[in-house]
Amino acid sequence: MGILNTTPDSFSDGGEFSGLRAALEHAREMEAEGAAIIDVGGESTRPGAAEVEVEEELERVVPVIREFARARRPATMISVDTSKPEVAEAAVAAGADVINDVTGLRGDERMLEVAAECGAGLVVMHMKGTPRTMQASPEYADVVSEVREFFEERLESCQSAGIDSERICFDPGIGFGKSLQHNLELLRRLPELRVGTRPLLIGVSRKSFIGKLVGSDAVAKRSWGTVALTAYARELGVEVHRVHEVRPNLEALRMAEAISFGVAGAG
Ligand code: HH2
Repeated sequence: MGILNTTPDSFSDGGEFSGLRAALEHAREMEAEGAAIIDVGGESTRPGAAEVEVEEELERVVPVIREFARARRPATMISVDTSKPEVAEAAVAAGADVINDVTGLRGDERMLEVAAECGAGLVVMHMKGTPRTMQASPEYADVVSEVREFFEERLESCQSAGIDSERICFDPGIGFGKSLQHNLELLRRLPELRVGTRPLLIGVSRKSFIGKLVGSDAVAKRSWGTVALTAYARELGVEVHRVHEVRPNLEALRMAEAISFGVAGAG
């Protein structure tokens, strides 16, 4: 899953892709590099980020989704990174296949209804608190159990709302109300997070805990750490990897997959 932030203030690429042309070009570039899904977001969720009005978010994401939906390869999917039901609904009408909601469809009660009606795929992510508050000393008795219980509860709520579980993918929300230790514990115990046969998605790309581990605040210094974690998470079975840099992370996936599953026709 290649990240396309149409925001002026995202933590690693804010402003770079906020015009329609630049956004489309970047989407096509990630698709050409092998992204299976392009994740279009119009609101930054970095710690302390300002909230964006519905109209503004619609203007940022809908034209990009509409244009890219026309030009994409048939197999490429589009997801919309939003927690607003109005944006999700308009994005799906414009061609998005998946709603990626960092609030796990809890941010607005209408989201479950929209998700049930529109038939899109869903990414249900765990977050403790809100982007404004989430990094203020988050605490858990056991972060893995708490995230897993959250997934199970959301699965039930989705099913009660008439959503087929086959449409759902779960994401532990790395960096969303988690300390460095919490992030590492979640990564170490990824297989425990799996609910039934539902896929797992993970977003580690360029996140600040990588900076802490490599000893640098520079976002540009987080690429190799990201690639290492992508290979590691693939080895632990994670199916979807949300990344800024598609090619190196796809290569990491291919390496891990070659070891785990073998290579057809290899001598
Ligand atoms: N992380 C970010 C945004 N959306 N969605 C899912 N499912 N999982 C994630 O880990 C995730 C996400 C934050 O990263 P980014 O989009 O690069 O930054 P920003 O929120 O500042 O736009």
